[in-house]
Amino acid sequence: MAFSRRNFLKYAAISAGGAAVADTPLFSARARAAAEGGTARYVPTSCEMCFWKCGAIAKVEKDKDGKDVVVKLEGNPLHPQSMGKLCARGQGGIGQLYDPDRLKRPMIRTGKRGDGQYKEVSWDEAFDFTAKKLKAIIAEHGGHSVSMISHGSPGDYFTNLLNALGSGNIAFPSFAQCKGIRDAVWELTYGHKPATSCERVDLRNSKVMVLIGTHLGENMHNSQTQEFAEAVGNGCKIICVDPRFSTAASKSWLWLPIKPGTDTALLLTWINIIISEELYDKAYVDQYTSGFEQLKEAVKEYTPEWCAKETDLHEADIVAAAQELGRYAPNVVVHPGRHLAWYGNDSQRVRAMAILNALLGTWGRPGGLYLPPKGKFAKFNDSAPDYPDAEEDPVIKGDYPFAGGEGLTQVLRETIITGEPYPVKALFVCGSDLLRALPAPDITRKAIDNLDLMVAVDIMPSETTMLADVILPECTYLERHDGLFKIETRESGVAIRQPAVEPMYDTKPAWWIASELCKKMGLADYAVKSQGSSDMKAWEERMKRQAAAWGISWEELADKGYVSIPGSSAPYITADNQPSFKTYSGKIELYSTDLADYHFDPVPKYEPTEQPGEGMYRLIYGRSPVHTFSRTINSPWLWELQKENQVWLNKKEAERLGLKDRQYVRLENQDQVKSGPVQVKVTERIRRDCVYMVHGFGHKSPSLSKAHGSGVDDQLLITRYKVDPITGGTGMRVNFVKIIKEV
Ligand code: MGD
Ligand code: SF4
Repeated sequence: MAFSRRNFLKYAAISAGGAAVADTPLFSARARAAAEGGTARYVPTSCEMCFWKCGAIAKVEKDKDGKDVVVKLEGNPLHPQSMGKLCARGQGGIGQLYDPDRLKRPMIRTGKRGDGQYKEVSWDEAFDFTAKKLKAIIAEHGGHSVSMISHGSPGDYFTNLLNALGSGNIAFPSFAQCKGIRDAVWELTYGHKPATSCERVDLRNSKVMVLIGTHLGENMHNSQTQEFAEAVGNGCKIICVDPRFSTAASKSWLWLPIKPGTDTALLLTWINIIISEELYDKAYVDQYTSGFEQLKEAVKEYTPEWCAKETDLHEADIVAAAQELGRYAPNVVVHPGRHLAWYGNDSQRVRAMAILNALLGTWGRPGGLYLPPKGKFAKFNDSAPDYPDAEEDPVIKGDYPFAGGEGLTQVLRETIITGEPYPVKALFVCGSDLLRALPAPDITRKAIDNLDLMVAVDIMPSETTMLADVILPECTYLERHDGLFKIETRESGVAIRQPAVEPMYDTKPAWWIASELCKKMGLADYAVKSQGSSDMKAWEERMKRQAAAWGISWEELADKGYVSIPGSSAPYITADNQPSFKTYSGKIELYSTDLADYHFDPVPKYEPTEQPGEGMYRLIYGRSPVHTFSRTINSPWLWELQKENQVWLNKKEAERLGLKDRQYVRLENQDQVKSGPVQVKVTERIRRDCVYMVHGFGHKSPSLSKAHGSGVDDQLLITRYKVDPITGGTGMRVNFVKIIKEV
């Protein structure tokens, strides 16, 4: 049945909660099933096809053998991150659930690492094998010799295990390869991140929006893309800074095809124009910022004329963009972005973006960045031990003072290879395809070869998974409970993940796998304890206790999928709702005292980046709206939508090289690493000095029957990276390729 407002009202009339506010969309799984009167049931849950974690509703029917089958996924209208819709990947979740290539049973490696020889074993055998190895490694090298690289929910449960073993040695690709730079820099500048899991951008109310390398619409984050569409419909002026005419650029008022690597020059020039033409929000700057005079002095040198030469943009466009921002301030936003690890000096670029927002007074203003919701969730921790202080661990800390305690993948990788400052001999890889996620995959492979034990917790036999000594197959998100999710958008709320169907094959939820391994390691105190029913129900029981601790009705949550916290919404600054900035000065720091203390530039400076040599193009990469990194390429429905990636090349360059649209070529990088064959997309939508491709393709695991050999792996060509000295983020757009015609 179509999901319409009329239907919601019908369910509402039947459900006990039918007397809700007229304009609030209503959803009740029970009421909907009852209204239809058939055999279908509806299970509200949370999508995991990417990390936006939209509220999804699974429609479940019986097949001819009486088995439950998920037949449809829809967006939950109550959940602010889905707003009643799912993106293509979200709807494609069914394809992942029923993908015949899924991992089915625990396996132990029998052949050489990488030759694909495994034997299927029982869970008990897999745990015995893992526990025996772990005990030997810990006896020789200590608890911190066990490490983990984690992406997504499974790692949360293994954090508990690692802590119990005495290790905090956990690294995240989502930090050094993605948004770590943003979060660290905004904390330095505002004392807050600009996002919890979703960016707090008030897009639907923006009058002018600047997107710097944020390719909304291709980079598909559901509610954000919906709000972007609303903003376009409302006449918002979009200024899109991108060397490529992206989907967002096609909706823009002004497209600025910037020379890659020069964005900081543009941002500092905008700051200079906004200050010198007095376009900034004076009252806001006086009240909420510190360091204005130092900033003003430092940016004087960045003139529009200089900027035009440096960035290869028109001077008039540079000025017009700054003036338009000033005209509509504070109802404007410079989007803080997400994947920001580009050139190795990224912190200062991101600082310039944060400062520009401050000058325009966007933090806490309609159309800018809305404030975090009010109130805090009660602390709940009835099964996990306290974490060791990660920031004290030399591997986690690295040499990057503002990396925080997140754990840098490349530092952990180096430690595994060198054994310094201490040996790391065991690695859990939870939900991460390391060979595709980290730059310089040959170094990743070398690190893996140095391990005494690699354990993969995954749902698919990726190339990385198939290097592990033990493979522990997790069930998919449609077959499991996961932690209750705190959702912080314009309001606070709680969302649930609950199984739509029983786990297929011999797969298990990650909480159970980690918990059983705790028991095998003699650490039963750290396992999730059942307080009444069976071990398999222990997590659900814990979720119920957590809901109670947060004052939420479990029944309502399980029925609706999302419950909001009344009174938590206070998105804008008012006389009674003042922002607090947790910085040294208690204000937004235009001049950063923390950076000055560590002898970094307290006000951003422009540093030119290396440009491509003769016959070479800078390799830039991005996202496909129907795929998430490398994780969805094999998913049957999504693979049908996009089977391979292409390399975008400017039309004039194609003519110069004698290349035709869709002709296959190879790319060769500065270190003579060659790609497989890839189609050229000949287009005027990209500058002449760079080529572009979508990340995540080119899988080499023969066990992925669809993804195997489809398209080209950009990471293979990313043999070099430059590390941001402030946060440890790995800039990956520092590689250059030439095009080879013969295939
Ligand atoms: P994914 O590709 O999402 O993350 O890279 P990764 O950390 O590798 O997921 C990889 C694995 O997760 C797959 O093996 C998949 O089967 C498994 N998986 C999927 N669902 C589940 C599940 O429910 N449970 C378990 N246990 N496993 C699951 C992402 C990383 O890559 C990030 S965050 C960013 S921002 C960077 N992006 C990026 C880029 O754009 N370009 C280049 N060149 N490199 C990049 N590296 C980074
Ligand atoms: Fe799922 Fe799409 Fe939402 Fe990501 S944005 S959680 S893939 S529906």
